[in-house]
Amino acid sequence: MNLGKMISETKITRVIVENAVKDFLDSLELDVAIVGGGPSGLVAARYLADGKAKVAIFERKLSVGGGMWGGGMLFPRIVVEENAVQILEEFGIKYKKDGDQFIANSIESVAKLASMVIDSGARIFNGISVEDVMIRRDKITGVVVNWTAVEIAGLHVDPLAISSKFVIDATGHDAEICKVAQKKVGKLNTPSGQIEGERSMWAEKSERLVVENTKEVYPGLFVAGMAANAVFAAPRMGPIFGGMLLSGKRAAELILERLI
Ligand code: 48F
Repeated sequence: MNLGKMISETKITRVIVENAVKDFLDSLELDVAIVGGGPSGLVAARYLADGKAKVAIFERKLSVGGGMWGGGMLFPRIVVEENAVQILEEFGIKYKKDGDQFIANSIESVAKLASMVIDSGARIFNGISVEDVMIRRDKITGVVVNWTAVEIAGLHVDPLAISSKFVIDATGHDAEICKVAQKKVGKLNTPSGQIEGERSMWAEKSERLVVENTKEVYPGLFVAGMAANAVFAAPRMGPIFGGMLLSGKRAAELILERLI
């Protein structure tokens, strides 16, 4: 009886570790390190990779998608305005018009965003948290990373570093990277020099402002998505996601102009 090739556990281990480490080593020097794989970070990654930038997302959780999975209060639908429909189409996300709004399935949306990011050549590292930034001559030059499991366990384990020409803070409401940068550099490029803090829900204003607020807040550090509104005292918006998508695209465009 031919049992075929024997499955070897150590071979499985070797191919997993060798291949994953190869990707990690190949990502030590990036054009762009994106912190956070929510909708804004995913969209930014795809357009940056399409523009030939070497880009990776570092996502704290096991899954990318951030606050998009749950739609509105776990009803798995998201709303976008007409100005972001083109992005849904560019990612192959189905939608339908309902009144003057456009609606899509939140689970399909995350799945297709993530799938297109991978196809574009951008890398996604999940289970990795960014805990600090690197700074040289008044410029952010990379991120300091550790396993999220180490963070959760509270283990005293030193982190590792990734260099990048640009960093995008796409960490959502907490604007974690801007917070850590502000602590280290003192002043960010905001009206008060500080993180201004998010305001209460106002979808219309927030949708518009999130694109305007997508910008460089310190040399080498861009902010996108809900983090941009948290940094610039703009309101939150709830489960309307066009602004998130447009913000990610804007961050990619601004950085691609600089990479030329
Ligand atoms: O929160 P999140 O989805 O950010 P976003 O792209 O989108 C915001 C919307 O989901 C929603 C909204 C829309 O109307 O208001 O809130 O701005 O995704 C942020 C991701 O960043 C990860 C976090 O786990 C989440 O998946 N993250 C946060 N801090 C870190 C991080 C960190 N220090 N290192 C790595 N990942």
